[in-house]
Amino acid sequence: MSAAGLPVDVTAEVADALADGRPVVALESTIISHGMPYPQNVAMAVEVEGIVRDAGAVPATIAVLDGRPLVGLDRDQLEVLASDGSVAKASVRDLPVLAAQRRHGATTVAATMRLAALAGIRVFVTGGLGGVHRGAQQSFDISADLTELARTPVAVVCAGVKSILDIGLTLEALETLGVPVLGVGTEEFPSFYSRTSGFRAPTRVDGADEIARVMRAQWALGLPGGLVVANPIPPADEIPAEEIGGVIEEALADLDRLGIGGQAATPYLLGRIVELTGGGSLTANIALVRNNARLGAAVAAAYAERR
Ligand code: PSU
Ligand code: MN
Repeated sequence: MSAAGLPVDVTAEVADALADGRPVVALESTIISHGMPYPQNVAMAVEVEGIVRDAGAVPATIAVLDGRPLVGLDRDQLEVLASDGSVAKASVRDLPVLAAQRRHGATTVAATMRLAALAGIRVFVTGGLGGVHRGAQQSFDISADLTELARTPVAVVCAGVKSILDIGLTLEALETLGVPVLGVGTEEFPSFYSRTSGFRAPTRVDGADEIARVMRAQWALGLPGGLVVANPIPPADEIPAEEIGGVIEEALADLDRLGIGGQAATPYLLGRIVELTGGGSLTANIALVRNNARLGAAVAAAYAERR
């Protein structure tokens, strides 16, 4: 237990901001340990914290180190997550196991949401969400990110979902689970590298104030879950869907051929896409995380303002 009696260790900076009602933005760590190569991953993590700070919010990167859930990390801890090969990918069900075994874990969207909520943080910035995998009709591979969105009250700012997933089924599952999905300044749900996906965003919103109003209304109604804030990649950084589509098909074919599944599927696909694009997808990935960090800080500020 930390001093505050929480099952998570919250840094003094983050705890003070939360106690004062100042804006705080949670950041995940699977994207660092299993989503990008070293050393671009640690550079991205440090830079994104800086963007959140410059926009007037306190960043809280979340991970498990030596079994302890941490909310707010220092530079050395980010370095460990970025470079230590023993860091497990940690979804919600892994948290108790890592705690018991005192191991390191990089938290997925699902686990980060849960730990953020325990600390009292309501806004979380990432790149892409997990969802219903292509072929889930056979494999049953549906990310725990979706079930967590149904039960944990955190707004997840992302660039939509990659078309490594079945985007249509992911949107259907979110509807079933009662999770609001907001397209930011767009009628179309974005697909991470691309501003388009061929699927409509269920709701369009324009700006941080409107997003904060939806958050307040959702939780005032006693709805238990979170929401998806889908923020398209900036036009200048976009890889058009026609261009990335073939790469994703090839990565999926390689995944099948190698027989990789379960927890390893998403990290394999992310790494393979970076290889197949000669690093081009990584540049886009970093650009969209920056863009999400700016929006997330504005949402946290708007939410904190009229609470
Ligand atoms: N999608 C991305 N980048 C990522 C992830 C997903 O475009 O880094 C990571 C997130 O941490 C997400 C996790 O929560 O992968 C989902 O993994 P799985 O599909 O095993 O639930
Ligand atoms: Mn899975």
